[in-house]
Amino acid sequence: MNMDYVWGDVRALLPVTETEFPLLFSEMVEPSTLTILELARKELYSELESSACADSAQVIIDYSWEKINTGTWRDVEKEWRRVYSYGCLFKVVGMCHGDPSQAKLQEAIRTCDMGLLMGASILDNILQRLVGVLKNKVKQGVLSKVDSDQPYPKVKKLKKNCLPEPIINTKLSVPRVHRPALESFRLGFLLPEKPVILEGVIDHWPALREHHWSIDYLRAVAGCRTVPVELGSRYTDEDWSQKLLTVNEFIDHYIMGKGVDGMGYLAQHQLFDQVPELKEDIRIPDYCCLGEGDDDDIMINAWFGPEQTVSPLHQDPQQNFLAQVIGRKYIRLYNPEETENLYPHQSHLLSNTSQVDVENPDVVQFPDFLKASYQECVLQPGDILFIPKQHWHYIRSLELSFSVSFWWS
Ligand SMILES: O=C(O)CCC(=O)C(=O)O
Repeated sequence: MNMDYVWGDVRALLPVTETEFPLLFSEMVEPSTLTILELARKELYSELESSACADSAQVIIDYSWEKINTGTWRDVEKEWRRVYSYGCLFKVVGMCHGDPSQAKLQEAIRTCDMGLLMGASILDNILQRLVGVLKNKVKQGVLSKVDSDQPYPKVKKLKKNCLPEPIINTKLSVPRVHRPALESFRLGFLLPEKPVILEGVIDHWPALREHHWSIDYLRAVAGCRTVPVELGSRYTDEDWSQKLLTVNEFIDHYIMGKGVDGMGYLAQHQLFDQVPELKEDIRIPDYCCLGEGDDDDIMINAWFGPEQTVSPLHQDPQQNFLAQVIGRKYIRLYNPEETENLYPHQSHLLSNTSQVDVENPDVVQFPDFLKASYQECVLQPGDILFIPKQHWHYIRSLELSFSVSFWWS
């Protein structure tokens, strides 16, 4: 591989001259920080010093990292997230100068991802465009041949302490409708806020057809990307935590089960903003047009994990279409009117989450839970479940699973 080509392609994404490279921040960013940013920019445009900008970049990254990790995330100033992104950009450009090794290229992609996950968009989303260039320079592992009947041959099987397959009570099951017209969905389910499974709506998604989301495909498209993974059985547990891993590491350890006992879940992550190739494999359901916002207001999340991931009973403020691409999930739904019987946590942070373990309730501590009426279903690949806003939902994957949720209003 001609590595000058890496540098040439990276350089081509930057403004042509130093004077065309903007560094505009509000007064919140002190002059000393601005001085280092300007130094990094100068080094970047100096033929002899462009690799040195990685060192100045590290100072910027370390300093802004402190700022964005102080206090709660929602209160973090966007300006500091922008500074962090510039730090990542300078570091990546510095690393790509000369003859970067494969390890350096991987590190550069990881740095871009850190900027994308923790920073804010800069220079017309340059970090995303840089990943697009760098990904093509990284040698992918040789893909094993996929047997079309068995695309997940070696996935981890949990034997111990597994909950059994649920037996769905047909009287309680969520109704199924095949591709209803917009108006009948609106009148029959959206307005009365009734859950329903929509069949035949996502059959045309490339994710279910020509780009079938096998493990090998996900590795090829997103394997080198860094994503947040939830560690622990459920987010309400004391020992629950989050870790940044590449998709390949996540698959190796938590899907294939190499050397790790615990549970890992790539949950509620806006993977499709991070990996546009995957976004091309899905479509926003037409029914979202019945909402008030436009497509950009819809929050799309990925939920990828092994069998037995559990999302504890909780409610969300927006309408949800939960589309099932791979594997099956057991789902319980409770109307918001049942809230009192569901014992939400007292703390503000978890007040949208029930204290009850749905499939193994402590009826001494939570006696009224048994009074709450519910609906249930097993969501199959190709199904979309409409979860009306504020409806409580509990979800357990029955096998390796990939779902996509669309939150809309
Ligand atoms: O699939 C899951 O585990 C949880 C999905 C969920 O809670 C949601 O889409 O709001």
